[in-house]
Amino acid sequence: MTVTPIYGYDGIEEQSPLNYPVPITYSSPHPYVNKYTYGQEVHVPNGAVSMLVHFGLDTSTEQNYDFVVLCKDVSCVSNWGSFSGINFPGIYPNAPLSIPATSMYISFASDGKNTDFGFEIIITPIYGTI
Ligand SMILES: [Ca+2]
Repeated sequence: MTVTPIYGYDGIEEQSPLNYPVPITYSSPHPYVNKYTYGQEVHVPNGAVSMLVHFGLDTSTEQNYDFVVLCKDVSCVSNWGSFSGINFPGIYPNAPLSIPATSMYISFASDGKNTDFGFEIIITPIYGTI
């Protein structure tokens, strides 16, 4: 699976002086287009030990065709979850997703027809011990 990194960065990524958990956000275009590919590496600030992930309430992709995959690394050989439709972590009735890692790779790809609003992902770094 090849994913081309595109202009996915539209959020903030910084560490506050007090290790306050400043959320990191990324979004697809709204709406996304057909045959769109997106890739974004995520690294939480030093001192964080895990990530809490939820998606913006407007998030919507074509069910079973246009997937957001939370890959463990850029190879995307394994992942923390694969999502489409409105079935995303943090959108009712789904709980936010706790990921016991300090980095991951967000992959999104649309097929050749039918698009939707797209996604916004909010990643909250968690500080402390696992
Ligand atoms: Ca589609």
